Parts: sequence; structure tokens; C-alpha cells
Amino acid sequence: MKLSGSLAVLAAAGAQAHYTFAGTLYNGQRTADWEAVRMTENRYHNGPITDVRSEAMTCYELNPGRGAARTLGVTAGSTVSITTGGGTSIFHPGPTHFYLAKVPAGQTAATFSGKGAVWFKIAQDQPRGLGTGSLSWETEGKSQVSVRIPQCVQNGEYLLRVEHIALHSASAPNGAQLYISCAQLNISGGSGSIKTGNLVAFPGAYSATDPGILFNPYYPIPTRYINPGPAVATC
Ligand SMILES: *[C@@H]1O[C@H](CO)[C@@H](O)[C@H](O)[C@H]1NC(C)=O
Ligand SMILES: [Cu+2]
Repeated sequence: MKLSGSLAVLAAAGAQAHYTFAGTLYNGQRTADWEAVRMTENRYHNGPITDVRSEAMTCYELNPGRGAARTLGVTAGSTVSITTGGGTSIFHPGPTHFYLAKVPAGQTAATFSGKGAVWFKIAQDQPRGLGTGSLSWETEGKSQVSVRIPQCVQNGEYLLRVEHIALHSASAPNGAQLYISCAQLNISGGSGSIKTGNLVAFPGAYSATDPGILFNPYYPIPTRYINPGPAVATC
């Protein structure tokens, strides 16, 4: 009894240290958790992906093929926030990346798998404190992350892939923790002139030895951080 009690406490502590991305916040309106964001495999345990070659790297879906109920209409140039689920927050230090994949003709944001070379990056962040021995990240402790949808995207339905890479254990192979979700968007008002560069696939875009994945945040004191994946698309 005593043992199972302390195990339960440990399990709860682990779940608290992890997190999910579950909702959207747009123009002051929140969606319910998993309404416009596809339900993720870590919905209940909150845990991360640690193998960047895993098929879960696409959208970390609990039920691949079953989209979310809603596709959120947004305007190009506006800001979309993704909120953490189940009372969790972004407990660990590390970068946040946002990617978009345009839904192919004949499919919808609710049916598109997101597989294949379809993704381009629209945002990434860098730590403060490089060279000081004390790195910090904008999103640490927050319960939402935000991205501006580029004004120059093409109109249409998209998957928006949010990814937070926790780096606290990333100095060992497969030590980085990836927290991922995909929201379903319908973007309007875009100019269409975006230069995406080469589209990338998840899994595929990252390797376990990328310097932004296998990264010691403590020693030697890092003087730079190289975000994994492609450069951010430009207008
Ligand atoms: C996407 O948004 C456009 C512009 O508001 C609208 O005309 C279209 O019906 C929307 N598509 C879907 C599937 O909701
Ligand atoms: Cu954790």
C-alpha cells in the first residue's frame, strides 16, 4: 500500500513535468481541448517523443486518420495561439517551432495525414543567455505559444504543427523530448507569394545527431543554438 502510494506520487510528478498542446486561442476565443487540435497520443500521460525517426513525429496522433472535429478559420497575418492541455504548462526549457502543411486538393484539414515532404517552417525561437551559463527560453512555464501566420501564404486548408523540444536531458542520444500537436486551419486573406524553400517530411527532417537535438545546455557553456530543420519561410 505504501509502495503503490509512493509510485502513484512519482507517476503524478512525471505527468506534471510533461505537457500537451490541445487547444487554440484566436481573436480572444478559445476552442475546447482537442476540438481543432488532433488528439495526441500523450493526451493522458503527457509524455514526449524521444525518437525523431518515429512515425509519431508527424502529428503525434492518438487515432491517426480521425481528424479533429473543427477546422479553425484564420486570416493570414494574424496570430494564432496554441494552448497546453489538462492544466499542464511548458515545464521544460527549449525551442518552439511551428510548421505549416497545405492540404492537397481533394482532401481536407480533417482528413489529410500530413505524411510526406509537405511541411515548411514559419517560426522558431532562440534562447537568451548564450555564453553566460544560464540559458532561458521565452516559452518556459507558459500555458500557450503563439505564431503569426505569414501574410504571404496561399489561401486554403492547412495543418499547423507546433513542436516544443525540451533540452534539459538532450546531451544524451534520444534525450531531447519532443512535444507535438497539429491544429487544423483554414487560412484566408493570404497574398500567396511565400517562398517556402524545400518542403520537409516528419519523420525525416530531423536526425538524432542534429546539433539542435543532441545538445548539452549546461557544459561546455553553449555560445550558440542551431534550431533543427529548415530555415523559416520568407515572404
Ligand atoms: C475557408 O475560408 C474561406 C474564406 O473565409 C471560406 O470561403 C471557405 O468556405 C472555408 N472553407 C472551409 C472548408 O471552411
Ligand atoms: Cu517532462
